[in-house]
Amino acid sequence: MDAIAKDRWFEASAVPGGTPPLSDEQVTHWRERGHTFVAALLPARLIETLTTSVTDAVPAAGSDAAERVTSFGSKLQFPSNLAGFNELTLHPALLEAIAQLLDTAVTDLRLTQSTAWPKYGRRTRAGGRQDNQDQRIHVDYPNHTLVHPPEWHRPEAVEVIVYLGDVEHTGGPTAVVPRAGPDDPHYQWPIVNTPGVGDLLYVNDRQSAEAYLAEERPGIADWRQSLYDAERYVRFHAGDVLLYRHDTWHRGTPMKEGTLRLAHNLTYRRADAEWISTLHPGWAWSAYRPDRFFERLIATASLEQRAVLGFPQPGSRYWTRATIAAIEARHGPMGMDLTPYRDALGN
Ligand SMILES: O=C(O)CCC(=O)C(=O)O
Ligand SMILES: [Fe+2]
Repeated sequence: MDAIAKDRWFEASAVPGGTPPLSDEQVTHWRERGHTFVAALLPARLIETLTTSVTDAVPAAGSDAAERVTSFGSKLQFPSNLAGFNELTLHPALLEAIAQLLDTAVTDLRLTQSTAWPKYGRRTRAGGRQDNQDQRIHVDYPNHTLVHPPEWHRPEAVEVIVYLGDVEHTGGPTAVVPRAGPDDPHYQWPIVNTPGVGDLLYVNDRQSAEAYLAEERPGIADWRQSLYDAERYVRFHAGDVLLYRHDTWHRGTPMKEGTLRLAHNLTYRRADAEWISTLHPGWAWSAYRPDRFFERLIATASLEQRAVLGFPQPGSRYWTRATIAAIEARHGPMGMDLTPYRDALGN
């Protein structure tokens, strides 16, 4: 990390404060350059709460168990009874920011990923070809959607990394290739020159991936070198949020040995983009957990938060007098107020 030239870093810009949260510049940056990196979007207290609960739930930095955490993601996924987890996932400011980027209403968003991801600066590259320390440059769409992202000007999803720590401590800045404009050679269609697309095998580790491509498709390997040359690095601090897209070139870079880098990865799609997969078991699968946290979450969430989970909105064809009574019987004991659904029905 120390070898990265000064002018290849970029800093988070603070949100102006107010509603909607992002400035026009921040929105335009995302729409044109494929990412925007913001500070002060989420309350510091929430970030601290989540950082503590996730740190307590994962192997300690430098431990033997940490040496074995070599691949993508984790089992810490939405919905979760870890303090701060669901609050972050459904935080109104975050949802409003996503709605701004997709130029739609919060009720038109759907959650498809929310994972807390511990990454360790390890002594070894025990993950071999799939090791996550020094990732190959990639776009995220292949394991998120059944299709190819649509044309650049009609994005359907926002990808989010919320950093739960400081890059000075852990290293491992995310690298991003900013899109220079419509003629940028890195962003010409189709975006397929990456392991895991078509007949190319999925390989995560940079060195292994580029060696594999140099063997199989030397032309692609050469071209990809220019992606690495163009990458820029996020100088992240706790609570900073990187908003990017399914068709943005990026990757995770090596961390300082013996450290733990925590990040929270999220994805939201437009409600009508059904071809974008939800990466976790269905939300209702948690309803039988003995602490009832999910039942309580649904019952006490706002109408907008419920919409993001796919709960029928007031006015949906789902609602009749009979279904309102049934939902009151199911969720009323946990505190759900059915008035808005009843009012929308007009009786
Ligand atoms: O860990 C990072 O900085 C990037 C991770 C990444 O590429 C991803 O979540 O898809
Ligand atoms: Fe990625």
